[in-house]
Amino acid sequence: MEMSDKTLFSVLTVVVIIAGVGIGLVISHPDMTNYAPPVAGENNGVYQLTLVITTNNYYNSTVGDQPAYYVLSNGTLLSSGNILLPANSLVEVTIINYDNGTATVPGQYANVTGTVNDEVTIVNNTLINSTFQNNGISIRGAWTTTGVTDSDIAHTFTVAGLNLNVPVLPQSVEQFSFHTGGQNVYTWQCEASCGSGPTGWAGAMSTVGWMTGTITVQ
Ligand SMILES: [Cu+2]
Repeated sequence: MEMSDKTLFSVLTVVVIIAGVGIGLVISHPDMTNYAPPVAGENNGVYQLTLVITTNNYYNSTVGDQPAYYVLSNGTLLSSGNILLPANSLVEVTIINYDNGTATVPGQYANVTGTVNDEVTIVNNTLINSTFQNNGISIRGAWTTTGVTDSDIAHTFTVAGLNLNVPVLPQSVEQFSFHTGGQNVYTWQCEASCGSGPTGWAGAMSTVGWMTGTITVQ
């Protein structure tokens, strides 16, 4: 073998090794675009789901910004378009809502249904519990309730198939638990008309990953 052939062989060998390492990395990380599927039985059968609602999400040039739900996973906001939950588990949900506005909602959605004890615990509701218009903010603290005033709702987290409904107050942190049951696919929907258009049901309200999506119980 001449010197130039040896050099070419060496270069090809290095290329093959590098490509092999690259392919190995891809195969060992087959699904880096989604969060890890939940495992039932972790944490004594309790699964933690944290949802975050933000308002300054660019929708398009006509509508502008719209509110959206996200799944908070390992410190990262991920799409709420398909929320994965473990079957036959108790899910402890925390909703962190940064939206300070209210939206029109049919009165029935002011009631909490489908959660443990039909209750939600609400923390830091700066609009309802504050006196900021007069003397500065005075937060009352956490309170547990089975319903709220329908004129003070920013969004809801509603899963009709599970009879689950939780009204979300402006600028609040809310916590509740519910049981997932067996494997199934449900639709979740915000029922407070927080989207665009004449009825508020366009834009975010009718777009998967914004104010609606699926829940896959697996
Ligand atoms: Cu909403």
